[in-house]
Amino acid sequence: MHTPGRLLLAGALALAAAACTRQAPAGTAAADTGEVTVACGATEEWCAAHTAAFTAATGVKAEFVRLSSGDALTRIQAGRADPEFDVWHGGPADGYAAAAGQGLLEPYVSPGAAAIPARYKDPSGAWTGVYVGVLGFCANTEVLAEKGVASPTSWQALLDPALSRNIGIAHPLTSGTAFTALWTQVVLNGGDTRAALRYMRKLHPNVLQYSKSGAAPAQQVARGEVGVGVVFSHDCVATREQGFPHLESTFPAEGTGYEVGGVALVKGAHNPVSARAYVDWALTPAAQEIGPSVRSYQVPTNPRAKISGHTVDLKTVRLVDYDIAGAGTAKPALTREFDATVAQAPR
Ligand code: S7P
Repeated sequence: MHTPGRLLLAGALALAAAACTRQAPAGTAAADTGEVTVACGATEEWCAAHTAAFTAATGVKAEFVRLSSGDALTRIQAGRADPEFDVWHGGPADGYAAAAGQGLLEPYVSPGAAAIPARYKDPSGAWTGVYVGVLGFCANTEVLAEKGVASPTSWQALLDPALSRNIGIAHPLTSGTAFTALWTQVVLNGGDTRAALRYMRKLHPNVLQYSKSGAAPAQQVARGEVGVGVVFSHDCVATREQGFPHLESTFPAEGTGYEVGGVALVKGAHNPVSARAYVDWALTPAAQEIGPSVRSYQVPTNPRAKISGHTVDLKTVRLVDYDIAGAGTAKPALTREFDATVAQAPR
C-alpha cells in the first residue's frame, strides 16, 4: 500500500533519477548515464532484491557483482584509474575503512545519514551503515552429539581437540566475516595482534579448510562436513530455515565482534549522480526492510525500519568494542600475516 510518506520518497528519488541524465555535479569528472553498477557484499539474493527495488523506486538501472569483502577491495583498487563500480553496498565496514584509507572512496554525507546513529557511520561520510550483523557460532547438533561435544559458548571451546578438522571458517584475506573473527581476537587480547594470531594458530588444527566466502561455513555445517562454523549469526539462522533444523546458533561468553554493513560511493565513479541516489535510497527504511524477504536478518541501522522477529536482539549478546576505523587500518597487513603464519602453517 502506498502511504503519503512513500509517495514523497518515490518523488524525491525520481527527481534524483531524472538528474542522472544531466552532467555530474561540479568537481566530478564524469557525465552520468543514468545507470549504476554495484559491488555488492551480502548474499546474491540480497543484492538482486536491492538493485531491483532501487530500479523500481527510481527508474535508474542497477547491476551488481556479488563479491566477498577482500575481493571487492581488490577490484576497487584495480579500477582506481577507471572504476568498474559506482557504489559498494553490503559487507563489513572495516573493508570500507581500508578502502577509504587508500583514497578509493568518495566521501558523501547523504541527507538520509542524519537518521543513522553515529556509531554506524563514518564521521566524514566515507561510508554509512545499512545493517548490523553479529558474529557467532553455527553448530550442527547431530554432528556434535556423535562427538559428545556441546554447542560451543566460548572461543576457548573451539580449541577442543575433539573438534579436530571440524571447524568451518573463511579466510580473512577474502572474507569480511573471517576478518571480523580475527579482529575480535585482537580486541579480546587488548589490541595485541600477536596474541590474536596465536589464538588463530591454535585453532588451525581444528579448521577443515578456509573458505573464500564468509557464509560458506554455514552450508558446510548444514551438510555435516564440520560440526561448527564461525559465521554471522543471521547466516546460521537463514541456513537453518532452508531445512536444517539441527543447526543451532550460539555466541561466545567472552564477547563477540559484529559488522556494520556499509554503503559508499566509489571515487571517480562514472555515474556519480545515480550513485548518490543509490546511497540515499539504501539508507531509507524501505530499503532496509527488504532483507527478511530474502532470509537476510541483519539489524537495520535506520531506527525507523521494522525489525524481523528472526533478527538477533543486540542487547542479548555480549559485544566487544569493535573499532571499525582501527580494524580497517590494520586489515591489509594483518590478513597477509594471517595467511603466512596461520593458513599456510602445517597442522
Ligand atoms: O550473508 C550476508 C552477510 O553475512 O554476508 C556478508 C559476509 O561478510 C559475507 O561476505 P564475506 O564473503 O566477505 O565474508 C555480510 O556483510 C552479510 O551480513
